[in-house]
Amino acid sequence: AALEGVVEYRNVTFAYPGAESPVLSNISFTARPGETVAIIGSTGAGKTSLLSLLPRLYDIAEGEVLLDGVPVSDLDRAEITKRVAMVPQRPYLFSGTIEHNLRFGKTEATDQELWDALQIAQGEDFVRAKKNGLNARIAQGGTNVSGGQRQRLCIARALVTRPKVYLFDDSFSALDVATDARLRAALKRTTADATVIIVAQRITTITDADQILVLDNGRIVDRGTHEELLETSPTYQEIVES
Ligand code: TTP
Ligand code: MG
Repeated sequence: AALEGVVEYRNVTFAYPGAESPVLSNISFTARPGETVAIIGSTGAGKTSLLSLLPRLYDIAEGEVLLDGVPVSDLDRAEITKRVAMVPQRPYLFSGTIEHNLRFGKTEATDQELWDALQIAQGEDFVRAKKNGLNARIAQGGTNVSGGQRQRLCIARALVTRPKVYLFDDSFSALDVATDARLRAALKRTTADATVIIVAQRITTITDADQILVLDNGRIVDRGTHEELLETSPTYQEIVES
């Protein structure tokens, strides 16, 4: 059980169906339970594509994506979603209540579990402020909540499923700096035993990651901790200074 949530990408090369050239080339890294791996790189570098291969949104042509030593191509989607939760870059909400939205991945969750997830995701206050609380309605497309509220509801939805692996795709960008910091401190406690892979724009979001992968044009060009990369990676320095 101690090993649950080990993610390994082994020499992964991936092209979208019908595309001529790959968007990811020779990607290798390992993320273990208790670790945070961060991925940074400019727009179009392939960060979202990289994450999407673990929940098997696409099958790869070359290499292997392994979850606890098993290629995800040998696992069915239901098995993967039990262990892996992805908060997508464009978080989506359904028309229905907040409760429906939070229970989407795990229908048997208790109300207390929903509130606990909201508290960690810094969404408790705005849900409590709504007249109907968890029963407040979300309009189609989530148009009656702000971008930051939508992100927090989607983070809470992921927390409710209690996954072994969390994938956050730029999930903190719509939050102000103070909320981002509070949310990540709360997340850190909750996900202490989980594997966390996080794509971020804001450098402060990832400075304490165990490993940072610098992605450029579909390749990992540098890797290390924040301190190591400041010393060794011109690409990373450019991102920090931008
Ligand atoms: P992404 O993986 O979306 O790049 P990114 O996540 O690093 O960029 P951003 O910071 O803006 O979120 O895209 C990499 C390349 O793959 C890009 O050329 C667009 C292409 N692509 C597709 O062809 N189909 C897709 O569904 C996606 C997501 C990307
Ligand atoms: Mg992206």
